[in-house]
Amino acid sequence: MEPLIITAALVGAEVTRAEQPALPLSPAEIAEAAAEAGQAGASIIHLHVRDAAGRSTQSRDVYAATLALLRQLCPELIIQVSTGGAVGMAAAERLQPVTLAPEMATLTPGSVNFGADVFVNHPRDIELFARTIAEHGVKPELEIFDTGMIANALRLVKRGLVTPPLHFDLVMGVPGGIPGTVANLLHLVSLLPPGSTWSVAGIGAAELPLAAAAIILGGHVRVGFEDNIYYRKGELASSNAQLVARVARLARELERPVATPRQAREILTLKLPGEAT
Ligand code: KMH
Ligand code: ZN
Repeated sequence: MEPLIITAALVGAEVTRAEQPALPLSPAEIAEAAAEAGQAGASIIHLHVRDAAGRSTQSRDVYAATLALLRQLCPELIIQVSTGGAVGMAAAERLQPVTLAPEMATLTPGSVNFGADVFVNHPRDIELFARTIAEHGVKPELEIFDTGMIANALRLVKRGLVTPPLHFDLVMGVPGGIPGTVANLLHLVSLLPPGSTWSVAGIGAAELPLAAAAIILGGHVRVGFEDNIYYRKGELASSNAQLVARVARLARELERPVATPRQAREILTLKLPGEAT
């Protein structure tokens, strides 16, 4: 089996310090948490940022400041910016970090109920996001919150808006989206076109069992405070790196090597360091 890519979703848009005291918020805290996650085995950082008051923002300036620190502290890691931002943000606001030409950016091909809110992705905006991501030479990660979004993604491919090989992140267990069960994971994976790569982001209590399933099935894994703040029931995780380290340990026990950032770039067909543009 190919090496396991671990993505660390360090902060997200919704979690607060009151809920998770170790949540990194400032650019410096995020960069430090990313470096620790990298040491523990992560090769991709799924990046959201916060303003000085800790509120979710898609500000180009805050992303630029954070990217600069990340490039200093852990230049080897793949940075994947969020275009999801927080529920209720406008498309133009959400797209800002893509203009910084990161290696990867998320692309959600559909709308989904999101707890008490709705994560809206109008077809017109999905097209705009796909075009902007392609124009900036960025690799999209297709965020799949429910079954129909895979069909929507394949329609984007047919229209030439997204180019294979596709990489999917199966976000499972959001209240309003597909429940985070292994049976549902097998179903989603069965719908992916040949040649695709995928990771799973299990929300809350679904994080650990789905990570274990993905390791066995040949997929990849996303963990971190964006998705789950607990190490086990009733016990908060002490850091994002603690969650990453457990997945790396599980993988090694199951004889699945953990990908280095270079191997992750090869698997995802990203440009390798030093490769001509
Ligand atoms: N915060 C969610 C509403 C992404 O990063 O692209 C959307 C999200 C997805 O987190
Ligand atoms: Zn996100």
